[in-house]
Amino acid sequence: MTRLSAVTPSGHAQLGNYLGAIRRWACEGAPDDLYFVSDMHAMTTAYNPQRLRALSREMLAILIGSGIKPESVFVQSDIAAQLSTLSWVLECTCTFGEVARMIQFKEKSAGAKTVRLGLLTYPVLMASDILLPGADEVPVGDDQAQHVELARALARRFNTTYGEAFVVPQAVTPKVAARIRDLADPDRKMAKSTRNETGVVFVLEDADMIRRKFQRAVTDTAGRVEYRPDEQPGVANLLEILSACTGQSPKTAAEGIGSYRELKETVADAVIEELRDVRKRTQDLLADPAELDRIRATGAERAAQRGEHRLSSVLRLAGIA
Ligand code: AQP
Repeated sequence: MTRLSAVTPSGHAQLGNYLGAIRRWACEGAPDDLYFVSDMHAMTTAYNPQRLRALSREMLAILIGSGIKPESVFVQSDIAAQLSTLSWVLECTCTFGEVARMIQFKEKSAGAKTVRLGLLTYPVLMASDILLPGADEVPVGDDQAQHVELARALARRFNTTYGEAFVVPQAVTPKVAARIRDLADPDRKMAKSTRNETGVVFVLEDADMIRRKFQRAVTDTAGRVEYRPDEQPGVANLLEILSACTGQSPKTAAEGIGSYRELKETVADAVIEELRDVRKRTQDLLADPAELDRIRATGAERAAQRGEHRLSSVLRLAGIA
């Protein structure tokens, strides 16, 4: 069984990416699973090419530094030729109406002066990511479930129209994934591309900066360290982060903490401890470009091999090879 997940290098990896996804991939990953840096997905809105290249490399190092097996990891653009070829076949299997009704497309294009065509067609590229290696399961949040549904529809349609080529994937909802919120604005989720970085903790940030960000975290005036997400979202977020680091429930994590100051210090300590080895291993890898290049090339080769046979069958069935 193959599970497939990705992280987009749209910014530096943040604590939510790590606790909600990357750490889980490292702990629960099976040998056939695939985890990739979706750098081609970061091109659907304005971006800087040099920055994207650097962020992709950093993200790859973070995935491996977090403990994911190097052989399960690759960078999407390293198999761009295969993916783009398959995407064209799938675009010709998909209808305009199907992509135009994607909620993410509607949200991201609303009010924009210009909209890149890639923003519209990116769910088809995502379908290629999933269908090329024959992923059986794709763990996704609600915001991506519609895209996996499209991949399923395209797989079924191709299989019945041209011949059996694709595994029809399942979307799976990850078990109680931590949803980490912005420390400065607990009403929104922590995100790597948030402009105001005071509420975003980055995986590679140094301990002093992490501590400072927690010290400034927004709480409330209730003055009680209790887990009440609706009434005290800022405090609840801190308790959820603490809980994700210690393995206790947020309620239990609150016990014995007398003040917001103490809570912030305790969470900062736990996060710094949680990220210490990840940071060290990632920085070691970034300091050894030859080793990172070697790992990247091996991952790319494996990913390309996984898709080779399927892509040949698809092209043959579609009448173009
Ligand atoms: N705040 C979060 N809490 C828990 N999980 C999170 N993830 C993202 N933010 C949080 C999970 O991280 C994985 C990779 O995310 P992604 O790069 O594919 O896309 P994203 O969800 O759009 O990530 P960001 O950080 O919010 O990026 P931007 O700012 O570019 O939109 C996913 O499994 C995601 O659920």
